[in-house]
Parts: sequence; structure tokens; C-alpha cells
Amino acid sequence: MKVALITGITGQDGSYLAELLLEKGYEVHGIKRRASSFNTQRIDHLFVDLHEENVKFKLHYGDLTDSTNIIRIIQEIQPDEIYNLGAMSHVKVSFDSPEYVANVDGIGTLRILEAIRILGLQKKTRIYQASTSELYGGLPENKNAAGFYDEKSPFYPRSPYGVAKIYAFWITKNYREAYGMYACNGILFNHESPRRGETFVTRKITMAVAKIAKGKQDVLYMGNLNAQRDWGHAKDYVEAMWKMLQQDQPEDFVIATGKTTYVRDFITMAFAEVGIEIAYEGENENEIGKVVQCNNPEYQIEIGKTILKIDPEYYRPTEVDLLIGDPTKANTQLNWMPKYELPALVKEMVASDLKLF
Ligand code: NDP
Ligand code: GDR
Repeated sequence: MKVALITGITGQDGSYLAELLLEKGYEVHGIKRRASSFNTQRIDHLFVDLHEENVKFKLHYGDLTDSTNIIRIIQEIQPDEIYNLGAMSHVKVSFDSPEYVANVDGIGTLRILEAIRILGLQKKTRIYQASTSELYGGLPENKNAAGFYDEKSPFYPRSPYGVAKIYAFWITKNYREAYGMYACNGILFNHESPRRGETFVTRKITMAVAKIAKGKQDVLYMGNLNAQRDWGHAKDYVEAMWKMLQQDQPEDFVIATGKTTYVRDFITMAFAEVGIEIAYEGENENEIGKVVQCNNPEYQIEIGKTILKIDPEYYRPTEVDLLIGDPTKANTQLNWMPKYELPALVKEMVASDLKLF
């Protein structure tokens, strides 16, 4: 039986990955942070009584800022695979706490790699590093000839988060080359789900759609509606993470859908799920969205009501305008294909939030 350790197991991806690995017969360990209130909602359904025999799912208290604790946990578990998903993952928040982000998202990765080296596990333990399309920074001139970002495109990060993750990318590559470790970077483009954190743009929108439809929220305040993202489903993306660690040789892969969508179009699609059509008026911070029609008799929304406004508070000091990835290498070498299209993802997220509220 293979043993896996997941940092960031309480997050969106960690929860789907834990489910996938348990299904595949792995013994799954996860690192969770001590918090003053429960932070395990996404994985509560996986818990088993530790007094039972053959327990295959176990959590350990820890933090990526604490080397001794990381070394002890890895020594105790002797994992075959480590998935380093733990991170302060919010791009806008990284401008507010840049030093912390460097410590967790950058040096945290080094701590894992060093733990493997100190414990002499470089031939046994395979490592997945959660890299990101934020490394590209969305510079148009850095796209390939076909208009996509791929494994060869230059990096130009545009936030403290992106800069911390670029350190993690290169230190992972360096340890692979210097010490022969099986260590891979998955350069994942945005991926979402009903379990997406509530302050990321897609989930913020689908929650607001559900609340506005049910009369529990008046207005959705947004930042830059003109950003474009390549959005996939987290369930598809965790499968790619696992596949990356099952190859003969460790390599880095772009995981994306190859399609990009404006934030404003995601909003339109999400409101359409509850039968609300909106029209946009104005430009940038003067912009508002008004109800044009509501063809769902279940929801009593007044025609002409303003339900969307811009709040410049949500703008970033430096923005990544457009992301679109080329997943050809993953398609061919990993035999990885996304099963979800964006309309199905939007439908699932809105339906889930309607149930929640
Ligand atoms: P989430 O924000 O949902 O989860 C982050 C996880 O990291 C949580 O379990 C969180 O714990 C944990 N964490 C935060 N700080 C620390 C710390 N100091 N020590 C240990 N653990 C910590 O992120 P996602 O699941 O969406 O993303 C997973 C990884 O993939 C992240 O590294 C992210 O940067 C990266 N990524 C994500 C993409 C996406 O579109 N989702 C795209 C590309 C990369 P807690 O629950 O206690 O906060
Ligand atoms: P991103 O995701 O920064 O791409 O990072 P996010 O959903 O936060 O933003 C996407 C785009 O939407 C614009 N936007 C808003 N964003 C938020 N959060 N809130 C708003 O109100 C809002 N209005 C407009 C943003 O400006 C941006 O352009 C995510 C994270 O999961 C990272 O950890 C990961 O590495 C990358 O995706 C790939």
C-alpha cells in the first residue's frame, strides 16, 4: 500500500486529492493547522475513528513555517508521495502579508525538500509542488506563437504570491537536478468547484447569485471585470497531480483547459442559472449591473434593480489580465483530459450554493 502526505489537505484541492488517493487504496496523511475554530469542513466526511483497525486517513498538526515539525512528520510517515498544496493562496491578500507568503509559499517548499534530503528519502519519496499560472503574470508578449502559455513560456510574476511561488518552482527544479529527486511542478491554471474558498472570484459570484436570488443579499461588489481566466474543475486537476507522480521521469506540466473567459461573462453565466439576465452600464468603477429580466417565478427580483457594482477596493496593485494555458504536453504524455467544461462547472457551483442558502 502506498503512503501519501498532503500539505494543505483542508483546502479545496487537498480535499479532492485525499478522496482520489483513498479511492486508489493509498494510506493518506495530511497536515492541518491548529485554528481556534474547526477548519476541516471539506474533509470531515473522510474521518474514521482512530481506534479502528487499518485506519487509512490520518491528520497531523503542523505548519509549513515549522521545519522541525515537517521533518518529524515525514520521518514518522516515510511517505512514497508528498503533495505540497499548503499555501497562502489568495493573490490579493499576498499584497497585504508579503513576508508571510514568502515564508509559507516559498521557503515552505524548501523545508519539505530539505526534510527529504536530511532524512535520506530522496530515492523513495516523490514530490508534487503546487505551481501556478500566476508565474506567467499574463504578459501578452510571453505567450507562444499559438497564443497560449506553455511549459517553455517565460515567467513574470505580478504579486508577492507569484514571486514566492516562483522561488518554490525553481527550488523544486534545482533539487531534482542537484540530488536526483523525483520532484515535479504542476503549473496549474485556475480551477474551481463548490468547495472553492469563498473569497475567490468564482465562488464569490456563485454565492452572491444564490443569495441575491433568495433575497438574502442586495448587491454584489466586484473588482476588475475585464480579467480573463482559464477556469477548470478542481476534480479534474487533482487527477493530473497524481498522474505527474506516476511517470518514469519527473517533469513539469501545464494543466489547463485551453479556453479563457472574462470575469464579466462568468457573472452573466452564473446569474443566468437562476433565470436572471443582467445588463452592464458604465466603465470600470462607475460600472453597474442591472436586472433586465427575471424569468424564474421562484425568485422575486425587481426589473431595473442594480445588483452589481464596482468597488475599487478589490483591484490589485498589479493585475494579471489574461491567462490561457496549453495543456498539450499533459494531454499526450500524461493522457490527461479535463472532463468538465465551464458551463457544467458554473451550473454545479450555483446549484450547490442555492442549496447552501
Ligand atoms: P486553498 O486556499 O483552498 O488551500 C490552501 C491550504 O493550505 C489549506 O489547507 C490551508 O490551511 C493550507 N495552509 C495555508 N497556510 C499554511 C501554512 N502556513 N502551513 C500549512 N498549511 C497551510 O488552496 P487550493 O486548494 O485552491 O490550492 C492548493 C494549492 O495549489 C495552493 O498551493 C495554491 O497556491 C495552488 N494553486 C491553486 C490553484 C487554484 O486555482 N485553486 C491554481 C494553481 C495553484 P487552512 O485550511 O488552515 O487555511
Ligand atoms: P487568481 O484568482 O487571482 O487568478 O488566483 P481570483 O479568483 O482571486 O481572481 C481571478 C480574477 O478575478 C478578478 N476579480 C476578483 N477577484 C476576487 N478574488 N474578488 C473580486 O471581487 C474580484 N473582482 C474581480 C481578479 O482581479 C483576478 O483577475 C487563483 C488562486 O487560486 C491562486 O492560488 C492560483 O495560483 C491562481 O488562481 C492560478
